[in-house]
Amino acid sequence: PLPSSPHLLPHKPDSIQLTQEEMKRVAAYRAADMVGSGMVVGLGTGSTAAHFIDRLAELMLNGSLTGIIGIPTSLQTEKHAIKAGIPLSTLDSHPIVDISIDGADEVDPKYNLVKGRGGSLFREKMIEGASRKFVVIVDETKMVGCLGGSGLSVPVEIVPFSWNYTLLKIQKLFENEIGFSARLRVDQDNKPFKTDNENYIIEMFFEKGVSGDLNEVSDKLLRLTGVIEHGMFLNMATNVVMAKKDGSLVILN
Ligand code: ABF
Repeated sequence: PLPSSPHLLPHKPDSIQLTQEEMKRVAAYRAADMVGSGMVVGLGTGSTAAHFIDRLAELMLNGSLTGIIGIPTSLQTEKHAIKAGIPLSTLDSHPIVDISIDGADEVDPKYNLVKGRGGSLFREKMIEGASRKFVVIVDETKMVGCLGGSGLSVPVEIVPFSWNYTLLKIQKLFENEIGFSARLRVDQDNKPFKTDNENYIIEMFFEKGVSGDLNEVSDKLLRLTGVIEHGMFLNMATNVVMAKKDGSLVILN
């Protein structure tokens, strides 16, 4: 097991490589150092963000941080934070968030992100968009040359009403994109996956990554009636804390 501050580990011999889980933990612990007492903190979702929540709770418990208020980005995170003893609030009560810390599925060279493969993109985008500072915590496997380029999906949250019609509209939008496909996300029982907001998710696949001007792609998607939000987080991250296999950390501003 790692000591409580793994980013303070002395130099590891070259032969020792961190696992992905250890890298996530190293990034999360480093990001926790960016939180100050009295801050309103957006709490991310996913396995990397879970390490951050644990560390935040630990720092609160040992008295290093006081007066923290968390704003959870999902029901899953809300449960975790309550269990960890972090006082929670909402964007309605705290519309300005000092710092949000969350994982990502992909980070491109301009720190644009794909998020939401965990299905929480809408709440994440609202809370992280309301944050003065948005710190993304990732391991090096999340760095990509181009969004969608890892062959994994770019999610889009849509209303359930006439979802197949919305899917067709999305397919039409990208009909000239070679290797594009889209489908409804389903759960283990083959039923439509439901987000925390009771909406559906369309998964878009771009064989060669999302091409063209990402802001234009974003605008086009958001103009479709039925589309609520998509998982491309453009120009939102203020910092990226990336942990590497050799145990080192890169902090990108
Ligand atoms: C959430 O968790 C999502 O936006 C993103 O999809 C995911 C990253 O998960 P993990 O940290 O488990 O790799 O923040």
